[in-house]
Amino acid sequence: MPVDFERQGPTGVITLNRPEALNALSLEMLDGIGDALDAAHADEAIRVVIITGAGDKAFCAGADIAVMHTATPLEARAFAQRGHAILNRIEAFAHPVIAAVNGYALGGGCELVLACDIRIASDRAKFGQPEVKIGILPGWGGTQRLARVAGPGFAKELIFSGRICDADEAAAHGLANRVVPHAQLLEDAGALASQIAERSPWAVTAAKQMTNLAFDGDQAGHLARELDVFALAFATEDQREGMSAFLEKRKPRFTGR
Ligand code: CO8
Repeated sequence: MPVDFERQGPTGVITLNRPEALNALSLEMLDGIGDALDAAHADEAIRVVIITGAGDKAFCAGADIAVMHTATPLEARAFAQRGHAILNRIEAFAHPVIAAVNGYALGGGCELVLACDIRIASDRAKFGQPEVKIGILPGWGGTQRLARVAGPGFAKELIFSGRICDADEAAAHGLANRVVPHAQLLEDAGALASQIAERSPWAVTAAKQMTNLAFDGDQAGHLARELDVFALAFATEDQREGMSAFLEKRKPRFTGR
């Protein structure tokens, strides 16, 4: 299978598994990510998802150039739309999605990373939007998400030049939350996932939905909505349990209700 999925405790781990092509995304792989998200959604024990790449070299070297090179504009649009749908789904996914970036994250691979909520980079990770080198531009959301995550100046530099940057430079611009030794990448991502999984699932999902709105412009409207969602938290069992556990000096037992 070009995309593997397994549950490790409360974490669903999606592994792009086509290392011979640096995990470049074919249509089959996009479908595989969609199937893995379906499986993660259906499993009530899963509270967090990690996406990583198989092999030592690449997280994902982008969309499959062999698939695209003879495409007509309509075919290219359809392929781009398939990618948009998957990346939008990751962004809107109820549970947090962590990218564990183990190597090259280029083009569509960098765009996949950008759709995740949290990005942890191995010290071997490399990021870039090299599309202009092959006569196209980012087509899976990179023109928008890279500018939002890393700021327009750095985004334009990477997109216009096609330059590849290392993990430290990516982290300095917010494109990676932090850089960890390669051998510790999955352990570090797993530890963060476990920490998130201990929190109230209701509160984490609501917090993700609200934080995603921060990039939407209408701050007054979203602050008003935050008031509503905050108040709604007080209708949940998780709020009662979390606060009772704090006052009783014990660990909370959250149910997501
Ligand atoms: N697509 C298909 N195959 C790939 C890709 C790719 N994106 N990247 C690497 N491969 C394949 C190579 O062809 C090679 O295959 P083979 O062994 O059969 O020759 C194998 O992976 C190993 O690659 P290299 O030999 O090139 O490895 P190097 O270590 O020499 O170089 C690089 C590594 C620098 C990562 C290099 O492989 C590279 O530049 N890859 C292309 C990166 C790129 O341009 N990515 C952007 C693609 S465009 C895109 O993602 C747009 C997204 C929006 C799409 C919208 C749909 C229309």
